[in-house]
Amino acid sequence: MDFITKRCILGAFLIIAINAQEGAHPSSQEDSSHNQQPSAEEIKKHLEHVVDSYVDRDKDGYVTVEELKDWIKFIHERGLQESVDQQWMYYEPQVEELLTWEGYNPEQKEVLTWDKYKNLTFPEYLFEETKKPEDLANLKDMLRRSERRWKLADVNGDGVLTKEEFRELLHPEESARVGEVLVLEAIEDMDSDKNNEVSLEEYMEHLKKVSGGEKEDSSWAPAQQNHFTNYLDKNKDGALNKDEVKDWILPSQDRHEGEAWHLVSMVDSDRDTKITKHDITANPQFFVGLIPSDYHMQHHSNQRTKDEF
Ligand SMILES: [Ca+2]
Ligand SMILES: [Ca+2]
Ligand SMILES: [Ca+2]
Ligand SMILES: [Ca+2]
Repeated sequence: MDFITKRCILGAFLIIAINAQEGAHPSSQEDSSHNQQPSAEEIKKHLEHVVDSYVDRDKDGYVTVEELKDWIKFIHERGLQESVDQQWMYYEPQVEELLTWEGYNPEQKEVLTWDKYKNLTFPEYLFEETKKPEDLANLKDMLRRSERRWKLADVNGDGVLTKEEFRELLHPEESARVGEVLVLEAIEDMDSDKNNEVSLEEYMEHLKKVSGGEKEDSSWAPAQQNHFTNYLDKNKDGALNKDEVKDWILPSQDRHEGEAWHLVSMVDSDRDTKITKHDITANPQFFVGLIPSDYHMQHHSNQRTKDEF
């Protein structure tokens, strides 16, 4: 399983981990409290509050998969937007007059140019200081990929990115359009003989590179081969084409829903597919991620959740 797949599966958990790190950024007024681990008692209280105020929307005392899914989605979206906001500020976009398609009535908008993005992300000195040929080749490849992502993210093709377009650059996995580039990148990473398909051998090579000690286990290789042959290689021609790689790394099912099902199934002892607040607070190890990192929830309302998603 590669990074992208793992990221999709981990979904909300990963975002929460990122949020926890970003919680320490200097603009937050609650830095000192972020740096301390909350006590078990505090976590329980926060979970109770989150469930009562936000997750159990119909206030019937149960949390359904649907309610949990909406909340996970909300937290995910919020974490994503926070990280986009921070990076956007880092690149110091400039205000430009954008022409609307009618050609008149110009609009003032913050945009980022490719040159500025490139100079801050891949400054010249990086190339000058990189001496090892293979490192330099890697760096150039990263730049090439970055430029390709940039062009895809630039929806209207005017050469500059608005904040909305910049978001697609940073998070191609969130965008049907730019997400395609992840498929291309994954194939490039694995396709040693450059025939635009990933053979079983190329797949196994890749897995060996990205996996840890588990590959020493004698059942590891047969299990991976089996997964390739019976699951990933849909048309059974022995190689993964673009569509098959896409199904693999960009699963089409709703991953927030998958996450919600997973969480419910962990504690739903009577199998009625809904859980209680007690089920949640008694298992904080599974549910701590439902607590937003900064916990400023005053702006959140049910209406907003509906509007945003
Ligand atoms: Ca409910
Ligand atoms: Ca643009
Ligand atoms: Ca190949
Ligand atoms: Ca195939």
